Amino acid sequence: MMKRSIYSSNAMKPSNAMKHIFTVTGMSCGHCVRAITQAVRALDPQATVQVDLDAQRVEVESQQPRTALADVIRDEGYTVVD
Ligand SMILES: [Cu+2]
Repeated sequence: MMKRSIYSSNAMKPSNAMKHIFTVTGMSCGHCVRAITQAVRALDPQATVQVDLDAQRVEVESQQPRTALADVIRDEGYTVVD
């Protein structure tokens, strides 16, 4: 049986949204996925967030600057490696 470890949520995306890929450690379960998704959405309600737990990867499409996106992920207690 395949473990589902990729979660994504889509909102209406403005055409000038940029894709940012972060390597994030400390994520282990669906609660982490939800915490990160909600934190990013609080910053940008139109963001698209995709989390791959196995790859420790968070993909965000947003108009917000990369540093601001990394900050809200760190504020949830995760480590943004790059
Ligand atoms: Cu978790």
